[in-house]
Amino acid sequence: MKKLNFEAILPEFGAIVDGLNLFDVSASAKRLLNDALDRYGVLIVPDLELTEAQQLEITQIFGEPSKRSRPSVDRAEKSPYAEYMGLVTNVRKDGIPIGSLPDGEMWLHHDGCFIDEPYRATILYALEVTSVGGETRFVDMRTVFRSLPKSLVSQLKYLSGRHSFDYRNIADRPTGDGLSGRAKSAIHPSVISHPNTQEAAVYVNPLCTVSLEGDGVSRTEAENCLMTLFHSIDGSDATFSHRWSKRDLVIWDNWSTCHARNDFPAGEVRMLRRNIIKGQKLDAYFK
Ligand SMILES: O=C(O)CCC(=O)C(=O)O
Ligand SMILES: [Fe+2]
Repeated sequence: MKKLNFEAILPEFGAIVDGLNLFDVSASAKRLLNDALDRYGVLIVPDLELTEAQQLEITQIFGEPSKRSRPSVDRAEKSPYAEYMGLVTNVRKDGIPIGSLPDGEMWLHHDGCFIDEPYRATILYALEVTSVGGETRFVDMRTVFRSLPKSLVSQLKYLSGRHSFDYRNIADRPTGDGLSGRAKSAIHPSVISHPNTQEAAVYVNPLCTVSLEGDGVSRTEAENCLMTLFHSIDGSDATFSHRWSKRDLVIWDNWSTCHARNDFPAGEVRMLRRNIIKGQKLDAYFK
């Protein structure tokens, strides 16, 4: 039997998985895959033939499938798996998207930062890809933390982030005014302790973080910290872009990484099948 192998993309960030036998995931393979997700943050399995049912099954290697946070009234998918699995696609029927996050660039974000128990991981599987663009870009937020100046870290100890998302705005910062009634919001520490590894990771992002807040810190100071963090995240060297091929399966850790999407041609079809893994409350790294 082929052995599971992980080939790192950056020294400690992102890995290509080889030797995954979907039909026989032993307890030791499960442990190796979970350790690899904790270590590398992003796992890429190329060229896998996967049905919807098999995609949900794989999810259980990493945890419990989570129901989607999008309200069912806002959901176009009609598959029997639609509670758990959706399409990220620009395909439309009668002018209405048949999935979510249809078009173009999407700013850096953590999936689920706008709920109280952010998802442990997201799984995307490529059904149709564009000839150019549409790469998903990942940033290692543990490395971002380690790159911060001490003076900023000492301020972050006292700050939490407020996050919001309303499913319509994917390339702009949310403001209190611009959020629809259906927007979800949550507050988390600005630096979290990764629940499995206890590593520190910055937990703010340009798409969803509305503000940093903390006792004794003025709004201006907090806003300056947030802008410096956005700059460090966007300019981090701990980043790579995944250029999709059909049948790629990508799994990412939403606690240690954030991700964005590059623009792509509106006239080409892009279609990915997506599901998420249940998370938990995130504790502050600084107690
Ligand atoms: O379309 C993509 O590449 C990523 C979309 C996204 O942010 C997600 O599925 O969570
Ligand atoms: Fe996302």
